[in-house]
Amino acid sequence: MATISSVKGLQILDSRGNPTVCAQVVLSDGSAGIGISPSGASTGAYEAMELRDGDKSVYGGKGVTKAVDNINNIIAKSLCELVCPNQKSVDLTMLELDGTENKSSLGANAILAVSIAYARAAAESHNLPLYRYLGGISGKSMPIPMMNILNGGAHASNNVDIQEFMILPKGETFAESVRMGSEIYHKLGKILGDKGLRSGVGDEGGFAPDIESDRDALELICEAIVSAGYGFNEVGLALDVASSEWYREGKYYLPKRGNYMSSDELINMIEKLCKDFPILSVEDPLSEDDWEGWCKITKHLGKDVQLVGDDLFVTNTKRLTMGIEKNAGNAILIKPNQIGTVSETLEVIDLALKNGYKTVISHRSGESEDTFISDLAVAVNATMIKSGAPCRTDRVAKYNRLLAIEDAIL
Ligand code: 2PG
Ligand code: MG
Repeated sequence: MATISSVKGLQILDSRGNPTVCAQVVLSDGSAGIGISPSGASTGAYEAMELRDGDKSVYGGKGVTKAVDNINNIIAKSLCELVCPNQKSVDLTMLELDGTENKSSLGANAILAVSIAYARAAAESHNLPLYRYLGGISGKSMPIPMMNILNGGAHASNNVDIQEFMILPKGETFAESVRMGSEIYHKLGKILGDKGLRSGVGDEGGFAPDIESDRDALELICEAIVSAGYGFNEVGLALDVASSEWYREGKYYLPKRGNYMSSDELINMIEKLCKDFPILSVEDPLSEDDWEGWCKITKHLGKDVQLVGDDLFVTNTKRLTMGIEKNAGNAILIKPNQIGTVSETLEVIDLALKNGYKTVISHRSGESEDTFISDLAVAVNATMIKSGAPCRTDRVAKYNRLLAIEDAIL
């Protein structure tokens, strides 16, 4: 196995124009790989920590030069000393160097960028595509795209409190699903324009109109699906409520509408939406600290609706184990930067699958041209991938990479 010749970090920009970490790993046989860390806006309290410089006079405090320095001055040396490196030993070495529970010493943004860069370099060294290196011969099924075509919450400056309104186009192939999603997206744009509601797009490429209610958003999307010529047996709906953002002292405060709800009232609201609309999946219906609410909603809706823990599980085996024990949720959102290494990401996916939880691989609202999650989705036979609207290169790059993978493996 090739050893590691160099590891280098660089500060670059993400899709919101904020600094993020890019790492490059070069191996002794000349193989090389790059990894770029994404960044969230509605981050969970239990996520691994992103290291930011905090100097308000530079990039508003969001610089990542300390994380980059940690790669160049600390991580590089130890990784280059590894006698027989592999993904596990590379990731473990960084965990040991960091020494904290939440990766706050070196920064999860530094560690993940290197972990991904090493995976790419090792794949090249083995002469394998990344999905094959990550998944071996068993990684072979294409995920269903979960496209966020109407943005609200922390991702848009409109008056919509629910963060993401998504469509799930279920074509015969991934390429067909992408076509269906794109057609519906454009129909929605036209419908919004005709109603005088045309707006710019949010952080994930979905439209961000000011509308009266969440129900209106769902009705507009249903109209777009029908007007694109599809039925609800072919295209389902999904929500990311992102309700941890609303949670204050045991109650839910909807900031844009200005009203409070109890956990039970929120559960009732979601149940009603699922009854009235073809909603197949709801992410973070309750907050990361409302385990009781999570258990209740899983009991009520879990048989019929996919209930996805994002802030609840934060791609973390300890949090997912708590969920499994309590019977909270039935699916997990997988965001590699919530945990910080490729190995730990694969471990939590394994735990999910062994316990009957579905896996949804996900981008962050702050993204880049890095398409690691596309390869990951195929490698682990993920049920779905969520990468925003079929709009904006940072989102489309993931779908385009999956189109290329499908073309290669079909
Ligand atoms: C989410 C994500 C991605 P963010 O909540 O699921 O859509 O948003 O990256 O802002 O946490
Ligand atoms: Mg979420």
